[in-house]
Amino acid sequence: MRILVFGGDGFCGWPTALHLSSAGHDVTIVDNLSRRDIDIKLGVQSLTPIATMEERVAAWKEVTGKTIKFVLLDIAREADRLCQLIENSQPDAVVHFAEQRAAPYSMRGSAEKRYTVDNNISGTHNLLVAITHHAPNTHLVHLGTMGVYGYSGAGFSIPEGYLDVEVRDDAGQPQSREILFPTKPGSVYHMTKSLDQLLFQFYAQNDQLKITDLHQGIVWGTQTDETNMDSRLINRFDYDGEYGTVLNRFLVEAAIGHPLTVHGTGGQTRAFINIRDTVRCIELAINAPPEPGSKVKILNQVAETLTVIDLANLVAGRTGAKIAHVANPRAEATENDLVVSNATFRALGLDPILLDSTLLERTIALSQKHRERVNSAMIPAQSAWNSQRQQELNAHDLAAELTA
Ligand code: NAD
Ligand code: USQ
Repeated sequence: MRILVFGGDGFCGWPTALHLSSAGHDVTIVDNLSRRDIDIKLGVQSLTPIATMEERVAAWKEVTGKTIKFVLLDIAREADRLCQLIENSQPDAVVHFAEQRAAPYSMRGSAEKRYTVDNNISGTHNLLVAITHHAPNTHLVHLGTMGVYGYSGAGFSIPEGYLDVEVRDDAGQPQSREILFPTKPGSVYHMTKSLDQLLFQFYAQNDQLKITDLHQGIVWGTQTDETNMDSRLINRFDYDGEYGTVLNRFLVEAAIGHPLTVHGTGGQTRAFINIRDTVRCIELAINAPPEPGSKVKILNQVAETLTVIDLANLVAGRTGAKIAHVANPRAEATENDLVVSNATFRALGLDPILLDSTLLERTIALSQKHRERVNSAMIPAQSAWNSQRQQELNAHDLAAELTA
């Protein structure tokens, strides 16, 4: 298949592009390299030394003989070029990772809130318009998030995207409807993914586009079989307070002897998936497109759910790291239950990697190998969700909490 990977320079996009190329697909990466620019602005770098995009694709060619093309393009701001690209390449599938994906960065201040909404909503809409007008048979596979659902268990497993409801009509008779699961985003970033869902619903219905939306949990780990093939293919690994996700942060914190930064009690339950399963799931989703004219296919891309404190105890148990309960900069439930259905991926053949695997050890070893690249001043999470959380953060002596 001819596949365009939008956001293919990023943490999920790069290993996915390699995996799809390795499977024999004709892959083109499209990226504006904004994630690298944000690192420069924040004064932080990936834990792992990532090569430039030119070096990456040259190394892939050298190691495997396979070609991955690269197009430098901003999908939010260069809509005409995007239309031309879609028209000229007539892809069988596009994978859409190209959004600002960090919740803390999206809550950092007014500029970051506006940037996240402008970038994510314009980018997604421009892509839908380009496909509609220039290659309407293309299958769009988008990376959504578990966070569109909110994280409350409500006593039942979170279904895959839709909820069956029954309402009484004006005559008092029961009427059944299938609706999008009501969204409850917990950050500006998560809100953009909720808005993306409505864009998808409209274009699937109005233009019969084939759309799959993958509601993914928090990704952990970093390397895949393909990124392991050469040091120039290494994947990015974020650990800082803005972009680092919780388990990867704990693994880096443990590697440098920093206490594990549990927000509040750590009773927050979240869904997790290993990066190796991310790339497998995307391949499975590409191979199982919805029929034209059917509703958006929504799949939950998760392996398991755990609480933050369970994760911290797991990492502390393996490494001897200390646990610090720090003030929570986020406005989120202190504790929640979360049960998620991942029935479709299981039916498609996914046997998910769970946390107690040897991959956890390998990620710890990778963190230790690159520990000299860590700037520990960038570890504390500092983007407060609202003024009350900001006051609570200000009232805490974070350094003292971390060394207590
Ligand atoms: P990332 O920031 O590492 O990668 C995103 C890539 O998109 C970057 O290379 C960036 O330069 C590019 N990009 C952003 N805006 C663009 C634009 N306007 N034009 C062109 N390129 C643009 O993020 P990631 O962790 O790889 O996440 C990829 C997708 O998966 C995101 O949409 C994210 O919401 C979703 N997701 C990620 C996780 C996770 O834990 N990392 C979990 C669930 C869902
Ligand atoms: N947390 C800590 N300590 C830390 C960092 C985080 O306790 O040092 C807590 C947070 O308060 C939160 C939980 O861990 O309760 C998860 O935070 P996270 O930063 O790992 O994940 P999140 O902000 O939800 O975002 C990440 C990705 C995002 C993706 C989402 C999937 O950045 O792109 O959409 O995971 S999900 O969480 O399932 O919505």
